[in-house]
Amino acid sequence: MADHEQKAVTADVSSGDMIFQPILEDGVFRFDCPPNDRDAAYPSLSFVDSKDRETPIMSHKAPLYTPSFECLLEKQIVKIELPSGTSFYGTGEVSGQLERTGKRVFTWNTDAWGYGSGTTSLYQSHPWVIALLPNGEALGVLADTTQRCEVDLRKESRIQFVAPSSYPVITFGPFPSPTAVLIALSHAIGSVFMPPKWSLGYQQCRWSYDSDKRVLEIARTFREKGIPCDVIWMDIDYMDGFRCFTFDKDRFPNPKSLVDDLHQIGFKAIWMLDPGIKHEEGYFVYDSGSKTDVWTQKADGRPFVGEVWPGPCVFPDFTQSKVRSWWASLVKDFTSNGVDGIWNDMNEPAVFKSVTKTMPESNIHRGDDELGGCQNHSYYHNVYGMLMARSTYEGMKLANENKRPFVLTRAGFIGSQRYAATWTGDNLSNWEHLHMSISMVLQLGLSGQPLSGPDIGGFGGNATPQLFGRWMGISAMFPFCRGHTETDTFDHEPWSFGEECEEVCCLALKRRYRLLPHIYTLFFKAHTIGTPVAMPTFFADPKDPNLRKLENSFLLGPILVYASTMPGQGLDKLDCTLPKGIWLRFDFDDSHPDLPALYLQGGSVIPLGPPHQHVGESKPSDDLTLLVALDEHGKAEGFLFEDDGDGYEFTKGGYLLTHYVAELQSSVVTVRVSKTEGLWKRPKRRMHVQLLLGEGAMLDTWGMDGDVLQIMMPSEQEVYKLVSTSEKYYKTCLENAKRIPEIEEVSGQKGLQLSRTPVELNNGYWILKVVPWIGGRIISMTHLPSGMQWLHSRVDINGYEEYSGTEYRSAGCSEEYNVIEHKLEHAGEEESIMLEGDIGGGLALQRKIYIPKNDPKVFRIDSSIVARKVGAGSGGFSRLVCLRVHPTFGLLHPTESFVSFTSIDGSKHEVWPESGEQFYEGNLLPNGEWMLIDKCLGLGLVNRYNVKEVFKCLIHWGTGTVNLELWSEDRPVSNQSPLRISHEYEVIEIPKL
Ligand code: MIG
Repeated sequence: MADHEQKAVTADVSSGDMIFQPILEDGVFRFDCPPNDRDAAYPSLSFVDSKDRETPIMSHKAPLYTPSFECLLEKQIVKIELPSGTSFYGTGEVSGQLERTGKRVFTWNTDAWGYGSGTTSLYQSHPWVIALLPNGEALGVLADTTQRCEVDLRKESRIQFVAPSSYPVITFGPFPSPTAVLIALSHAIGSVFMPPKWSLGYQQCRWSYDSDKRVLEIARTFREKGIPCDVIWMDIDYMDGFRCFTFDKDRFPNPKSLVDDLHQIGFKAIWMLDPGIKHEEGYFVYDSGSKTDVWTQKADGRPFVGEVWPGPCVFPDFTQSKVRSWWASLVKDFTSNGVDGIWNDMNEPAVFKSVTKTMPESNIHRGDDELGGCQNHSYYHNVYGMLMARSTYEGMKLANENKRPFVLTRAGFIGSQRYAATWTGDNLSNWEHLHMSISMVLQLGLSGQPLSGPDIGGFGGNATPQLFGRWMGISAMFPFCRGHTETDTFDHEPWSFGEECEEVCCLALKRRYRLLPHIYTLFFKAHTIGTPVAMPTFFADPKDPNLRKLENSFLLGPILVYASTMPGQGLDKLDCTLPKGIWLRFDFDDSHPDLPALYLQGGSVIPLGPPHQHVGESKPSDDLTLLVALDEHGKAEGFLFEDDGDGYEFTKGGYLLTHYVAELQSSVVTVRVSKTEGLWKRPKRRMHVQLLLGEGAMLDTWGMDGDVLQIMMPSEQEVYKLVSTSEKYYKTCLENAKRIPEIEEVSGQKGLQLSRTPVELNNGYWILKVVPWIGGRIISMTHLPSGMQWLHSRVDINGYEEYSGTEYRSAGCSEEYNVIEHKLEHAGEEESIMLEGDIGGGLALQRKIYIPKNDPKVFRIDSSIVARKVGAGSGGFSRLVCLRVHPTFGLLHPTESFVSFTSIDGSKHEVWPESGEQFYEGNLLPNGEWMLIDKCLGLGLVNRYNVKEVFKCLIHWGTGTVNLELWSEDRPVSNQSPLRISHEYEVIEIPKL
């Protein structure tokens, strides 16, 4: 073996450089802490074959960057220092900015309804970072642990991982490009499963189309309106009382015949299966599972029972092959109802009515030896969803090995792309989430999962017409393209937002269908080679530092998609930053201010199909279009992959892969087939070549596919004329397009107002978002130095609320507040906002939120209930009121969080989540200060107040949340005697012990 073995020092080593071993292929290294940790590490669940991680290869290369480690209190801390100017990406499904420097995330799969830009744990775990070095080379780093892992990118050019000892770190590269890193990663963790072609079409979902009649009505409307669509989804309400593998007898009496009807009109049907199985004797799934002994156990060895949709539930232990086979055979039988695909939801696993939102970490999984054997839940938590998806995939394959399974999973782990597609979970219908959805899809792609997309239109709340249309325009260019919305929202189909929006949706989806041959070819490559499908713009020029933070554009292969995610800002008002080189704009005669602009990179040829209504309509003999953009040498090339669109004939040669090339020689562009692969014969079909000249101008020619086609290049002057005519035409189209009307401001419909933009206070320490128009609430509190979002909510519930009475949600909580004053920070001033809401009976709730200039670490809230027009008849006194401050903080580590304070009488208290709800008053009232502590983070959120104003404190632990409430006394107010509470928040560090 190589000389690095000498580095292994003495046994009590607890810090130093990690030792390496080359694995897999040149440039890939495994690092461990010396000396024994290499043998002590658990098997890999991310690798396709754990043995690849254990088996050293012969290689003369030595790593360029060696991580250092430190072992402290059973935690292994790993650091990698990189040259300054390095940009970070990856970390999987994480919200917020594309470039990750400044971020800290924790891998812990969490049901994160309505997450925000700073939420640190979402539904999936990818302890994986891509470092893009200043010279454009890239290094991939994987902390190969299933356990909770802190990925800390807060310090410039430094990656730090912290997770329980001990785990190996795998580095890939530096390789010449980020694509090369992704290809190498796919050799370790596998590539994406080959999706059936129909699954790349548009998909329509909602929670829930809750009867077979409604499902058919929706599907038929797509056909009547000529809006392309391939799939319709059945959310939980199709089941009989949320029992998996059953159908509601009244609303879905005959699923098979429903699916037959759907298939008739070219629709596929996807059905949901959750992991929570109703704990109910006589229910066949429960009975057979109990007989086979499949349930995840509590520490005492009895089945764990937790509450989910059906009520009390048990959870299959997918870590055992016996259990996966049991589940797979249920899936197989279920599939005989005409199931085309399966949707695995809630598989973090989500558990209701528990502060951790999941099962206890002390639960027991009797896992297979290859996965790590019998372990408690904390070891398997992050892979539970992936193993469920795997078993569902295997069940679909069992049902018909000649069909490609299609599974969509919410929870996942690095490697889950082998079994399932994914979506970005429960987002919100607002512009911020539209914007974030681009980066989230790209980061999943940079983390091994190319097949993802957001809920188009946003899940929580109601979209507005413009938001919906814009979202569809962008998402039509995403790998996975599905519209979805929560229960109790308005209709969110493409036709639900007026005719202008419908028109934009229709154009967007027609574009997608014309591009499907290209998208399908990208997936064939992703599956066979491991190349990405949707990529950040910097992939076009990894050396260019100006591209590294672009969040409004992305690449779909060689197509650059450029979009606006700002309300009111259409394409017409957007300045596109293009990478260096040749980028030629094109459209399908469909340019619209609410749709993204499309550019093709010089040097590329992409295939286009006819604008079908659904994938099943396409035939090999369809006309083929090639879109061509020459590079500076007058050359271009590209591929088209064709096969049955389903099944596995393609693995036995049953396909046609064509390599097209175009070349300019003495004023003639020749387009021809340069190479083919596969056993399929070239279909007899017409071929249309469109040579792009820029600004949408193009030269056309027609011929037969397989023949050599030629286009005469006109004179430079003529080209110039064509281009400028086309540019003018484009501008007129944008000007004359029927814009989607913006009706964000419609009053009386609270739903519509969800997409309005909150007011932001930001002083570099705190970012607060305030929603004046619904209760003047604070919907997010982000503390920048710790990277923590202490509070985050949607605009109409939770967050920081105040009431005028003791009862929950009394007046004050959701009225429209007026902004009386809003000061932005400048020259020595503080940032502040002053709000006032009418709470009836002549009273107003007034709130000033501010960040003092001289003490930027704290922010203060002065609230009062004031008498405005209290009638003389009442002697100038109002009704009885109580100012109740009700903030709902999110708990990142619910089992390691508690509230700490000293009471007025000097007694010290630590209040933990088990205590449910607790009041403190009189001598037990916290003495002007109490604190929410996260032991794991080593941080405390201090809340200080004036004891003279506060009469009661209330702690209420919820599901993943805690309320720390302040109550004033209960009394009438007059002009002279308002009720007041002034308090402040500050984050402090506490020793991590
Ligand atoms: O607790 O099945 O993210 O897409 O519509 C909510 C109902 C359960 C969460 C999923 C969402 C789905 C919803 N589910």
